[in-house]
Parts: sequence; structure tokens; C-alpha cells
Amino acid sequence: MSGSPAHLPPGGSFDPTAEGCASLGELWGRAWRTRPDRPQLHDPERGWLSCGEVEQASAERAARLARLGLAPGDRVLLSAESSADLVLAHIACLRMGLVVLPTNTAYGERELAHVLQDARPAAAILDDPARRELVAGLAPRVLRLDPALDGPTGPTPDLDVARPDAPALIGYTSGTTGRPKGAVLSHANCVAGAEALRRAWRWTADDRLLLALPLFHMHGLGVGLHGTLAAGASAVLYRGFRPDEILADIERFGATLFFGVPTMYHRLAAHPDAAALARLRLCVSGSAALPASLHATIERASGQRVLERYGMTETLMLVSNPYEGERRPGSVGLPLPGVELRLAGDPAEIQVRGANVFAGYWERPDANAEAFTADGWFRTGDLGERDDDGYLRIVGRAKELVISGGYNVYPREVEDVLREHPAIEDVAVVGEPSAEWGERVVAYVVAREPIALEALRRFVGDRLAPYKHPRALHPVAALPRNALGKVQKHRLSDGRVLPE
Ligand code: MLC
Ligand code: AMP
Repeated sequence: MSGSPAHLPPGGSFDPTAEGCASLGELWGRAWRTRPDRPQLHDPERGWLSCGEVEQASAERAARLARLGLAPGDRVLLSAESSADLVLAHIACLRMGLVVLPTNTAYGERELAHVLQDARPAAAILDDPARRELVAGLAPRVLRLDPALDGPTGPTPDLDVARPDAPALIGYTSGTTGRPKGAVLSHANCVAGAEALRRAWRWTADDRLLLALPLFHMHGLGVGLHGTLAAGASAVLYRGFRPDEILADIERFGATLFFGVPTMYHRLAAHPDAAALARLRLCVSGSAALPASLHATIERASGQRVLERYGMTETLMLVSNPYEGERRPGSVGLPLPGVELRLAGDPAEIQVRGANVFAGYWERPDANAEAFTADGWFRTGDLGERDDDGYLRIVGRAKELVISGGYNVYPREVEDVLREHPAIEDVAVVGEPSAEWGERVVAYVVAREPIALEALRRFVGDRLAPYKHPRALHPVAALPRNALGKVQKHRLSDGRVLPE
């Protein structure tokens, strides 16, 4: 790495654990006990649960989990569509010191098996009976989410006593390599992450979030849900994202907040009722770049200036446009409270430090050695540039990653599956610009015999979650390679191989 790093101090210093909040349960419990009667969670079928009900029902579920023999430090895979049951199971696990593996509901057998074999959880909790069958035999206990985690109840275990450095979540992510690895986030990381957002976005108990993001990735979970609980605020849960419903519910629920990925804003902006966004106190976009043109379209349609922020599974949120002050299109803003950021090398990689940054990947010393610099900074794999006044722009990625609709797709993982097809001799998967999805997954294929996209997608089938399936297939005579044999993906564009 060349060049001396330009170092930006944290955006306001703070140490959440010094303020007496060691664990997530402790932080959330303060709000539950201050306002037990206030509505906190709206389930699409059951309606509202108050703060007091959330506290009590999560303790009840913790008692069931303890009765089943689960103990602090045990890992639990949790994979379900959004519902109060999912949230209560999640809170129950964290309150009793279990470590949650939030897992995408689109994952098929192969993807689930990888997480189960790598993390070896003591139990897996899934809402879908077919997926419970898929994992039977791969986890010691497979539990239903509803009714409340199978099994009988028992004495309530110790709650909310996890130490700050105890692991809370393991989020699977691939980073630079094809094989997903578990980012271990401690209670202190999650508390710091939620507290930074509470301060930066002026999140209060009076806020109400329309939460249509899935609760198995950090945007919906670490930002939307944990932030709501930390602020003692409320959230309306959705099973899936429907622009009609969101725009109508802004008034119906008296909502103040909406968080989404750019694909959601693309669909909201195209809706005839987009002006309803104006009623919200704050709209936040993240997980992928929000094009400046989309920022402008939303402002024209509703007057709302979306606030863009930047983060990742390993670090929770890092950088945000200011709540007060300029929200600059095309920029992700300034470091959040407690986050130190520097740009190092040429091209300049974004490197970070702070109470929110994880300590390492689950059982992966090799990956940890690569992920952190010798002086302890986490290498995000994103390339950045700073405006003169410090606003950060993400200008590229050092890691191989396609972000489609806010979901990360690792080309290596898709290539490995496509290579199993007998007609495919060689393949390279890349991201192609898309107005709706940001990027779409496309495959450049050297075929032994002609093969159609649909046949290829059928072949991929449930070997990969549907959002990882190629959306286009480009036959080529040969893939461009450098002298070392590495595919030059930058030369694959518009279905052609560009000259060197
Ligand atoms: C769904 N499909 C996708 C897709 N989502 N394909 C590519 N990319 C995606 N993101 C597929 C479906 O499987 C289906 O395939 C087809 O597209 C039509 O689906 P749809 O009904 O149009 O999609 P929808 O269900 O509406 O989903 C779109 C979406 C969803 C934008 C609501 O993708 C979504 O919730 N994205 C958010 C992801 C997220 O939470 N990311 C945060 C990661 S955390 P077929 O083949 O059946 O037709 C992170 C850190 C940070 O990144 O900074 O936040
Ligand atoms: P994940 O590993 O799923 O947490 O995804 C994290 C990655 O999403 C980051 O490393 C970035 O590449 C990308 N990302 C998140 N927010 C933004 C944003 N606002 N703009 C551009 N990329 C983003």
C-alpha cells in the first residue's frame, strides 16, 4: 500500500459501554421499563405489541429456549420472514446470551448447509416447514418459530447479563473470497452501532419506522430493528416490500421514518402517490449507491431529501449524511459518532476503526489477517475519495462483489455453480448497470454447446438463492485473461470482450 493515509477523527467521541449499557438487552430494557404501555411492534397479522409485551413475551421465549437446554454462548440459526414472532425469538436469544445467526430465507439447501457446517449452531429456528426439513440432521435441534419455539416453558434464565465483548450476532458475508464467512459482532459492537444512529438521526421514542427490509441482514436488523429498540421507538413490520402499502401506511400509522435500499426508492419514486413521502421526518437509503439522479427524482416527486449512509455487516454503520446540514447526492457523508476513518493506498481504500467494528471472522484466522492492517484498521474493500470538506464518496470496490437490489452476490459463488453445467467450459460472472437493481448479475460463458439463459437458470435452481441467478447470458469465444491467467473482468461489457 502506498501513500500516507489521510486520517479523519471520529464524528464526535463516545463510548456506549461507559454509559452503563453492556448488552443489547440492558439497553432495550431501559426503554421497555420507562414506557411499558407504548406500542412498539406492529405485526402484519397480530397488530400491535406494546413495549411491556415485547419485554414479557421475549422473556417467556427465553425460558422455553433455556428449558430446551440452550445456554449462553450457544449459537442459534434464525431464518424467517418478518413477524413479531421472529423479532421476539431474536430478542429472547440475545437477552439470554445466545448468539444469533440471521440467515436469508431465500437460501437453499447448499447455502444453509454451509452456514450450519461452519457455525455448528446448537439449534436452528425456521418458519417454513419445507426448509426445516432441509436442515433436519444438520443441526442438533430444529425448532418452529410459531407456536412459540415448540417445547414447554420453564424457569426464566438470567437475562440481560451478557458482557460487552460477548458475541451477539454472526452475519455471513463473503468479503473478498467466494466462501461465506461469519462476521462476529459483539454486544458492544451492536450497542455502539445503534447508539451512533440514535444520536446522528435524532431517533426518539416518538419515531415510527416502516420496516419493509428483511430482518436477516444488517440494514433491516442492525439498523432498523436494533435502532428502534434502542430508541424505545416503534416499527411496523412487513412481509415483503409493496410501494402501495408503504405510501398508504405513512398516514395510516403516523410514520416518521422509512429506510430502504435504492431499488425500493426507485419503485417508490415511480409510484403516483410518491408525494406521500413528504410526511416522513426522515428517509434513509443504504446498502448500495443511491444514484444522484434518483435522489433528485425523489425530491421532485415529494420534496423529501433522502439521507444516504454507508455501512457493512462487519462494522454496522460507518458514515452518514448529516441530519441537519447538507445531504449531498452521490456522497455518503461524514463518519458517524465513534467511527474513525482513513483512506489508505492507491487506489484509496476506506479503512475504519471504532467500537462498532467487529473483532474478526468466526474461526478464520487467515481471513482476519487479511481483513485488518498491521496497525489494527479494518479494510472495507471499498474505494473512497473525500471532497474538500470531508464528505466521503464511494468510487469503487477492491473486492469482487455485485450488489443487486441491496443483496450482495459473490461472482465466485455463482461461477462455481455454473461451472458444474456440462455445456459450460469457462465462465465469468460480473455486475452490469441496471436502473432498477443498481447492478444485475450477468454471466459471460464459453460454451461447449449452445445453452439458453432459461436452461441455465433452471440448472442453477435451488443451488443458489434466486437473487443470485444470472439475469443475462453472453456467449463469448474466450474470456480475456492477463499473463497470470486471471480473468480481466473490466474488459467484459455490454455482452462483448473489449480490446485491451
Ligand atoms: C428479489 N429478486 C431479486 C432481488 N430481490 N433479484 C435480484 N436482486 C434482488 N435484490 C428476484 C426474486 O427472487 C424474483 O425472482 C424476482 O426478483 C422478482 O422479485 P420482485 O417481487 O420484483 O422482488 P421483491 O421481492 O420486490 O424484492 C426486491 C427488494 C428486495 C428490493 C424488495 O430485493 C429487498 O428486500 N432488498 C433488500 C436487501 C437488503 O436488505 N439488503 C441489506 C444488506 S445489509 P424470480 O426468479 O422468482 O422471478 C448491507 C449493509 C448495509 O448491505 O450497508 O446496509
Ligand atoms: P454487506 O457485506 O452486505 O454488509 O454489504 C456491505 C457493502 O455494501 C459495502 O462494503 C459497500 O460496498 C456496500 N454499500 C453499503 N452502503 C453503500 C452506499 N451507501 N453506497 C455504496 N455502497 C454501499
